[in-house]
Amino acid sequence: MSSYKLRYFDGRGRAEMIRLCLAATGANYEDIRMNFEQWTKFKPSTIAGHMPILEVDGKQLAEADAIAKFVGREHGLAGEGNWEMAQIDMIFGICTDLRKELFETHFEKDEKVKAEKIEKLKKEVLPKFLDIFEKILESNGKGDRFLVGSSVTVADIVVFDVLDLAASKGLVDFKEHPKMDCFKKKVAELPRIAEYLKLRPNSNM
Ligand SMILES: N[C@@H](CCC(=O)N[C@@H](CS)C(=O)NCC(=O)O)C(=O)O
Repeated sequence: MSSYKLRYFDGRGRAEMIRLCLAATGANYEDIRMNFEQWTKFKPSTIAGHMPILEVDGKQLAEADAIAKFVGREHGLAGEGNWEMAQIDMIFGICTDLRKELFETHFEKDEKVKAEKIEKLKKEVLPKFLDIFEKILESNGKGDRFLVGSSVTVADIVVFDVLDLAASKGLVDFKEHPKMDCFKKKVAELPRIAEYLKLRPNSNM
């Protein structure tokens, strides 16, 4: 089995979905959490000047989505056939759009604008994305347990991660979306994910 080192800051950010994917595979990896000083020294030696970076047998892979999908393909969590893989790509794209809104709100400096953005997230943005995820879940003809195909894939994990982040900030009301509530719990209860969630460091972003 390959040796993995994941490098990122000490937070969830763009890396948490990769940590969750790695946890779901049961693969061993080194979770290297760099402070800014360490990152500044390391940055010139990276491919694209940003993290997360996965080192696979000493070779670097950048771009969070590419890393998560690579891990999925290596360990049988990447769907079967072109259609399922395209569905996974679609779901990653949707999650990127939602994550962007969450990050922009989190890092907003103007308190008044931030409060407005939080309200918009709660009332418009999250409900819209929950509708989208629910539609995908319902349209999966192979059962309503997972988003793509008949078993868990990295798409379930990336959706879990972004919803988990939003929920941890009190931005999601699952009352109108019980299916997504149930979906989130199912992913959280997958044994390896549950084990990881029990032990992971606290972080609000
Ligand atoms: N498109 C990249 C974006 C990565 C990115 O923006 N990383 C930020 C942290 S979330 C970073 O490394 N910032 C430090 C820097 O640019 O020096 C991805 O999805 O992986």
